[in-house]
Amino acid sequence: MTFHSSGDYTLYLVTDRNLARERPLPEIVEEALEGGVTIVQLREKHCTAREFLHLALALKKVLSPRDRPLIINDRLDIALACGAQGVHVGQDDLECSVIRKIAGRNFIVGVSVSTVEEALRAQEQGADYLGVSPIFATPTKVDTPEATGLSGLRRIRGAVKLPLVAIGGIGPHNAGEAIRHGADGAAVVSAIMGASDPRKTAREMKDAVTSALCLHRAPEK
Ligand code: TZP
Ligand code: MG
Repeated sequence: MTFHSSGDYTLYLVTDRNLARERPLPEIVEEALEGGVTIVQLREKHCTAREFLHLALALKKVLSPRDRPLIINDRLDIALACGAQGVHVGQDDLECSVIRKIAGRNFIVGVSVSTVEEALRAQEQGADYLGVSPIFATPTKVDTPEATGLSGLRRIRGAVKLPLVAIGGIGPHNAGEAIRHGADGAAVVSAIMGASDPRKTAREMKDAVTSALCLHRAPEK
């Protein structure tokens, strides 16, 4: 199966072990999948390559039986080594065009953007989806450009055709709002990773996103 632009980005979980407390990552991810998460990005900023690969393989075991894609943050080598479906890169990482040369077409490439210019460049270079961030300022990631806000999301929606996932300060209370401003899905770290019941929070978010998508998108022909 290929996921590509037609993948399901409705509820996109980005991991953060700092928020997991004592709980093993695969357990939280499994609960979140049961609640309706459709795609998972493993994001590790401070571990060794070997530990990163080990974690990726552990998450693949949870995702593969459910046919849900695993995306690796930043590290194309780890993504290829574990057989992940894709990689997610920011503006300082390998460019999308370079990733395409190495990994080919049958591989999801997501790019973080916060301006229309960045979005257009990523689209030209063959990205499959864009993470628009940060929608709202968030303590989970502080080395970000100024928040794009919902108005920035709307501007990017008007400029590119790619699926957009909104990230940064998104939770059950505002996920629907992001969809109404042009996102195709909500991406989330702390609201699910830090939740006492990740399955319940994921379900609340999924309900908010799917009902906003139903109300605000014309059915595809
Ligand atoms: N990229 C842009 S903002 C962000 C990332 C990884 C963090 C979002 O975290 P949260 O907790 O969902 O606000
Ligand atoms: Mg990065």
